[in-house]
Amino acid sequence: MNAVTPLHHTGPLRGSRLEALNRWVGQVAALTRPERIHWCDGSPEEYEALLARMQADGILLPLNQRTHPNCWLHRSDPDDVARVEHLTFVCTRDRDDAGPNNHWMAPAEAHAKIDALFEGCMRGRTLYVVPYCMGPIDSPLARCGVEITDSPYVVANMRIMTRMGAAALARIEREGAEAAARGERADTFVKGLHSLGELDPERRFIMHFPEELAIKSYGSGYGGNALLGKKCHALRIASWQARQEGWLAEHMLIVGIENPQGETHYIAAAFPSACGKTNLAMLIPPERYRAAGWRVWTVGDDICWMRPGEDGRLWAINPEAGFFGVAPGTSAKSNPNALATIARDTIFTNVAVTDDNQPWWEGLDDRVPALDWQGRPYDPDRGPAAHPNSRFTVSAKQCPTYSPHAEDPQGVPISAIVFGGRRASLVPLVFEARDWTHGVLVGAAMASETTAAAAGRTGVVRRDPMAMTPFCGYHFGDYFAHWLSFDVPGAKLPKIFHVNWFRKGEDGKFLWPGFGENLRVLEWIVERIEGRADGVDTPIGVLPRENDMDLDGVELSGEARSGLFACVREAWQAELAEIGEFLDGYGAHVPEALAVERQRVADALAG
Ligand code: GTP
Ligand code: SPV
Ligand code: MN
Repeated sequence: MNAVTPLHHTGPLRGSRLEALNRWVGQVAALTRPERIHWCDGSPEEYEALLARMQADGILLPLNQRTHPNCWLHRSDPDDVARVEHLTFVCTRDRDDAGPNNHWMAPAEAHAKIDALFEGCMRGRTLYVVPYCMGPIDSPLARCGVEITDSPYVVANMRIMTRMGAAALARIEREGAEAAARGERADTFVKGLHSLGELDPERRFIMHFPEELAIKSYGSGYGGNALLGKKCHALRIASWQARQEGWLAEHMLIVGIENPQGETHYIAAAFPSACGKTNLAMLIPPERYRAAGWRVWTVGDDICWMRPGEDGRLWAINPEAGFFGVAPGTSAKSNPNALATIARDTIFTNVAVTDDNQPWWEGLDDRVPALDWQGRPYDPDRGPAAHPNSRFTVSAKQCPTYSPHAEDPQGVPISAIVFGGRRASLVPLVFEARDWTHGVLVGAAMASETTAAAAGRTGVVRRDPMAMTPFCGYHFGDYFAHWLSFDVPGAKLPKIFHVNWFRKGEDGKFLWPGFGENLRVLEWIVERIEGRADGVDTPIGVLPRENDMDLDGVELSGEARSGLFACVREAWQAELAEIGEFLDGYGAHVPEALAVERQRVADALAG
């Protein structure tokens, strides 16, 4: 590790050539009173030292190094295991800018409230300055930030999840100097301040100040609450910037589908948390498809930034450099690719362990774990051994199917956008929107059962437009208008689809096999783009009939065959009425074109 920079409360702190950054670090240090300040350079030596220190402090436990080289286990506080949407705020001057989809607080009040918590909170701790870049370091689409944190676990995760360290700092300094030369503010980077605090849920807030490009997070060390580059920056702040600058920051995976002719189509798909993004991004084709020459390339598994290129198409980058993926359900059968990715150099959080200290979770295999996620002897009466939101953090570079184009500075061109959620009933396997406006309605009308990724009840169906309910940094009505604004003359927009892998039968079991078999649906999507696949026009969009898709080798019950490929008018009429009520909740911000489109679909269903 670097020689730690001693803290001088008087005089400037050395660390960066960018005075605006030094000044902010100095202000934070004066507020939080850390014992030491460490500027992260992102080097392997620094990472090794950080791991060693965390091991010494018991923050990280080594896993079986023979089966899992350089893999570690972190057990979070049992009251700190998921995102906390009820404690997440968007603090804009005008409440109406945050919209009914966000909790809101006036910026001055929010700063006062959270700064009171930050006061002196780093006494005896090290303050880490973490410069990072979201997106390939040389990409014009990438954006930088600096996270200040007192959690070494957060630093280690940020090093895996972002381009963290000296190169990011150099870009921040260059952009700052360029802005200053134009007579603008030199602090162009997003400022994220994070402290574990006391890990007390009663003293926890995740606050966003999009007008100041600032984030303040206190009292949680978990995932999206604490790794500020991820949901806080790359979605909530970035969506705000994207609206101002004419691009999109979305909760989407990016995957390349290569057909036997060697042509690759890139698909961006928005599914809510724990609804299948990582799995789809890492899909392994069924055997027959593999033999025929189909290949799947992983670009990103959670976040997608895209903007129109000169050719009119949308070009996308994955702003992240790693995966913070859901462990439960990951197995050699469901996602062998993920298992290969996490075989080494991985941080596991809140998983169980076997008697020989290997990481374990429900769905992995039929071994019985020795210790549960809290380190207690496993007792099935206490619930699952691994926490349902237990996760792995791993570099994307370790993924065997990581796309050779994943780091292209200009991004990849998107051929299709796919929306989807967990819907046990009503929603068919796949349908295609008739045009962009209809597609935006389909996205805005998304709904899904809640999952363990956020604190609160699970399995409750809620509206989740574009899978962005917890992540859109501004008013949903304005967001829908922003989406519609991409439909301009000369635009070559992707086709929009909706999928549902989670339809259930009477027995409560999934009707569709999912995982690798989802490629059959992607094949239909790709062939629709190329104008080679058929479907049937219905009021909700174009649906494949069974024989429009390759279902060879898939066993489907009669119930599945009738459920997965049908639009049931009466049930959809009720759905459209509910969608109407939902949109009404966003009042005059909802673009007229979207309301008209909803009425058109409702009329078609009635007619
Ligand atoms: P976040 O990281 O929270 O954004 O989640 P995600 O959208 O990446 O979800 P992920 O791919 O991690 O999947 C979440 C859970 O859904 C896991 O337990 C998976 O095993 C399960 N899952 C994923 N794809 C499918 C599918 O096609 N069918 C079924 N039945 N389950 C799936
Ligand atoms: C999600 O909840 O969508 C995640 C996990 O990807 S977290 O980083 O905790 O937000
Ligand atoms: Mn996610």
